[in-house]
Amino acid sequence: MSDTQKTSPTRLDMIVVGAGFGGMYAVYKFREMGYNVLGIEAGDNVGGVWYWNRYPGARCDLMSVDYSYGFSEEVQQEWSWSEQFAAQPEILAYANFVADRLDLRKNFRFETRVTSAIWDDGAQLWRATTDQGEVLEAPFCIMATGPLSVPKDPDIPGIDRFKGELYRAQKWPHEEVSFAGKRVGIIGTGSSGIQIVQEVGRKAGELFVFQRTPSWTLPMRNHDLSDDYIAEMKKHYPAMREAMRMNPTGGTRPISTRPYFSLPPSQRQDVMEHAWQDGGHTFLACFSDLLSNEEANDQVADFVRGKIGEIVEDPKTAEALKPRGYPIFARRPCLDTEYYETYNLPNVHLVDCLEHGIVEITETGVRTEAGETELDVLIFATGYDALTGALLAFDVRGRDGRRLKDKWKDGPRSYLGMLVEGFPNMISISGPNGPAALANLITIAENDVDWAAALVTHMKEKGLTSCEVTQEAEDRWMATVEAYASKSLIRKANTWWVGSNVKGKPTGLTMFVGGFNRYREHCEAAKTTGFADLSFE
Ligand code: N01
Repeated sequence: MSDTQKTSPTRLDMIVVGAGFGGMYAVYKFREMGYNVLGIEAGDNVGGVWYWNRYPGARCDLMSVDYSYGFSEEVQQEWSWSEQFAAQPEILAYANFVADRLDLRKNFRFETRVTSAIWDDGAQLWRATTDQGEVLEAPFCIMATGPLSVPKDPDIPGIDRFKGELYRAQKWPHEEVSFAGKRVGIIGTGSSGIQIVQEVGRKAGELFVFQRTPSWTLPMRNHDLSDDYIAEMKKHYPAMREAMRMNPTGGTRPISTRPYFSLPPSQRQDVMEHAWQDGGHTFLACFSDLLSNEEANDQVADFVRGKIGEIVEDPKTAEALKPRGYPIFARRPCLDTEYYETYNLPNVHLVDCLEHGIVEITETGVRTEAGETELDVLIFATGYDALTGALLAFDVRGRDGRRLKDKWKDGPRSYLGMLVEGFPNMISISGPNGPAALANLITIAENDVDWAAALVTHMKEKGLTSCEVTQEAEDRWMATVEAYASKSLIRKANTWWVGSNVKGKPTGLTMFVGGFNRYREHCEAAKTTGFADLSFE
């Protein structure tokens, strides 16, 4: 026991782990239902991924009016977004606005990490310890740990040797970083890397982009939102939120029901050209079968490769930037603002690591098979141990001391992404095996928290102390997840979506790719059967 460890546990009704958008809503919901709830958060304030990801150019590529809470009419009426796609400072300001408006911080303990959460079957409660030496006890533990919250460094020797400035996209310093006149290198060209490149390329003395796998990125075409638009939106928020719940992406943008080959070739070109000019995810949504029909996917990929060739002036650079060998959108599609144009700047250099791989990081830079690039600044935008990383980062033990990391040694298994067999009264928000990452995370979080609240209410009304999904129901959900996954082209790329970005991690497409609307229908069906897939005590 550490010096600071308190001897008597703090008794609660709910422990919520995380102060991102999922954790904030969970704390609010259960508090308003009259429960004694405490949220635990490692950062010193709310915001989750938007608290940590302060890198230059960080911006959400879901529309701001979509990527915001719908549960509170006051919040959505009082808050106004300034841009169609909000930048990180505005999203963080929004999270703080919500925390102020709903007085949430009093129910959180910040700068505190949960180090273990262990189910006590005799006492019918979770016992969590924190790195501050505190013990918390509560019948329910809500895991709002986020699908993208455990940063991953690249597996390259020599990281500790680098003597220049080293930054990580996922844990960016709060102070401003100056790039002027410096030789800057960046490793990673996923959503984070692309946003950093387009921003830092215009500021640095020289920028060297170490690209292994090129990503697909589409023009964002961001713009300010007019007062008239905001006023109109506020009148229609309730209907809009309802439409979002019926949408496969949990957003407002309609998804076409038209298969690619249902149109003659010239019309397909027109549709794609229009979507490219329109910007945002319109392009992804303009045909219904881009993730199931390989031939359609190939032709759409060719269209985008053509655009890259038109924008990037140097033919060798253009060729290296064109993704090949995996389907378009099988990697998280990015939205950019003049990303490809950045490579036309004389100070921006693409280092093609497929041609010459990175060998090591040295004291002074990055050495590839072609030689060393000296750098003043090195940035890692190398992603996350996603989906399961945060839940497995601490010691979670369920019934009979069973460890979550043992249960998930071959990959995550759960029911609706929320409940895990053998782990009573533990509810994940936006957990693995749900639609996290493929749909609007705030819409998912609201759905999951509301579902958890309905479950807790059901138990209270029936005088039940614990719930656990049956093995049979968990297996059935995983078979449903697999049935959708087996038809999706998403499984054909090596990405964090399938776990292949982390050495030793079990791989496979374990997310629910059937769309948020269908996921929600499954959640609703589980409720209307009186939670028949669960056993109760
Ligand atoms: O991470 P990533 P991210 N040598 O895993 C490269 C969300 N997000 O932080 O593919 C060389 O996508 C790796 O290369 P490769 C969004 O859901 C949203 O960018 O392994 N390169 C890849 O290029 C997104 O999908 C927003 O060959 C190495 C990159 O690092 C998710 O977060 C903004 C390497 C990692 O890309 C994660 O995005 C930001 C090595 N040894 C993030 N190791 C918006 O809303 C890794 N890489 C806009």
